[in-house]
Amino acid sequence: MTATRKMTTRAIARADNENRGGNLDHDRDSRPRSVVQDTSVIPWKGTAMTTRIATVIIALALAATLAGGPAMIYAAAPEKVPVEFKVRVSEKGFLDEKGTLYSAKHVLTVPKDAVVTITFLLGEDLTSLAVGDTHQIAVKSEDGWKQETGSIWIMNRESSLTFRTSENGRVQYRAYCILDCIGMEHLTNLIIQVAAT
Ligand SMILES: [Cu+2]
Repeated sequence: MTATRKMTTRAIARADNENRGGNLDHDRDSRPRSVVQDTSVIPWKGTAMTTRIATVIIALALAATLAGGPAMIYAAAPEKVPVEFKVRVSEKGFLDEKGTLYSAKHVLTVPKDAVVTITFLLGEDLTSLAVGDTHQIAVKSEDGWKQETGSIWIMNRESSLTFRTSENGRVQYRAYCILDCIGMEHLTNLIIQVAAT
């Protein structure tokens, strides 16, 4: 019994040693792996560095843009800077950006001899039946010059026209909707007046 116990104890001890050895071997095996893992940390560090460098580059680009912004405005001739006007189109008529109706007394004034862009936007209230309408705006001058926007509707809410004012001595333009729409009687006469100076 004692011998068996001793043997058993030895067997357990051997097994323990083997286990330890196994563990040690396993540790040795895993050491190179952990070294590999350590080297894999370097690319990670590299990624962090790249991110940091990218952040610095973005910051520098932003600073350059901010610094270059006003300089670019000074560089361009004032008359060549395109000027954009936004006109809302609704069943009530043409409205300015503040929502005020354009009329014979409230005209859209554009600068003389300038490239202007007039953007017509769908200005219907979402609760109005007219929100399902499609508009298409023509801008015409006294001498027959004319430009038309694309369709303006819920799936394409704006369309722009760009032209140079005062060409051929033009001083006034009129805009109107060329489609049958709710409120078309209010979309017949947006006066676009070229400023005297
Ligand atoms: Cu219309």
